[in-house]
Amino acid sequence: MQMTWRWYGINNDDITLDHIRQIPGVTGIVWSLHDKVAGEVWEEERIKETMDHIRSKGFNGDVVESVNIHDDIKLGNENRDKYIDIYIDTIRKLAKEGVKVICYNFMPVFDWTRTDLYKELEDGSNALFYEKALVEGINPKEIADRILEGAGDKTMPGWEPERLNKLEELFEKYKDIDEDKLFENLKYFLERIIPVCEEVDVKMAIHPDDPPWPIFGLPRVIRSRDHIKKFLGLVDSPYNGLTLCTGSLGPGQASEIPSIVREFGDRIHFAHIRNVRVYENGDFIEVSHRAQDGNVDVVEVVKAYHEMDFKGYVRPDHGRHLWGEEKTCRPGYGLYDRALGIMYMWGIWDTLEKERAAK
Ligand SMILES: [Mn+2]
Repeated sequence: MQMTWRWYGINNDDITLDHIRQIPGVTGIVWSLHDKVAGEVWEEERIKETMDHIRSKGFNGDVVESVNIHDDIKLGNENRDKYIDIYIDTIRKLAKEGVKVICYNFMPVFDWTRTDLYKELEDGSNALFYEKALVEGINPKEIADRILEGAGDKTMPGWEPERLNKLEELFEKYKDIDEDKLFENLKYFLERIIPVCEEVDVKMAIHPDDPPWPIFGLPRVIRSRDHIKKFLGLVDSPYNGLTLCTGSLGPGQASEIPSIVREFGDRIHFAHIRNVRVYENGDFIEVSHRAQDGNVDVVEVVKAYHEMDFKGYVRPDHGRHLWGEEKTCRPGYGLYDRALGIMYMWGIWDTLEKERAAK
């Protein structure tokens, strides 16, 4: 596995590449142009500037997370081809600078959703929390306000204020889009972009929906083993692949994740590994990577990747906020717990490597 770290860019992240260099075994930086809203053109100079900076510190910039999909593509309306053309233009420019994998998601309106960005755990740390009954009981605008307020002045991927200002309008547009229609629109998008990806050798890696169930009446199409199977069949190419996120799938089906990894391993280009503790009432909170701390058996997950000799990219996904860092870090993206998570994963991986060598 190639260990990576999600970094928010020059002047947009308190954690610098010099910090990240000190975490053992991290070879790649997962990046994006975070000021770009979905559907905007990415300029070659900006891409090059970021890649040059990443490479100057000894990392690769092989993975971009994310290039977001414009709502008109998800809606399948008359504007979609224009936005797909822009998306293809971005794929080509990224390929030219050496990018290998693009992570994206196909969630309508909302990206990942939580009700509390700083919920305290027993040990005094805090983490992203989801209260199921609350989401079922309040309107989408309140959730958006909560998240934007929690984020303060930081950019939050998937939660662009410009887009969320038009929430009512957006919901109106999605009112006739059900799961089948969303799958159809996804297929249309893939049929146009995957041939380009094959030509320029860039692998697409869709991220599962987070949480893995429909919210606010909006359909969600990447949320279980069966949905993943259907997705991969939409366009049967290795370039149409997955970002397998254990934290997103965890609240729905934590125990099935190792078998999902084994079943779809050859289509997983990017692995997000983290743990989540799921309560009986459906609430969940993000916890440390240690298997015992939550419902995702991270040991089994890493074992599944090791068995298949996984050569793709891995990142620790989210972490708790430790030792007061919630005052400065982006929610879920502190330095300490993600670094601890990496060392946990290396601990498992290196042990398995030694065992294999001794056989
Ligand atoms: Mn993830």
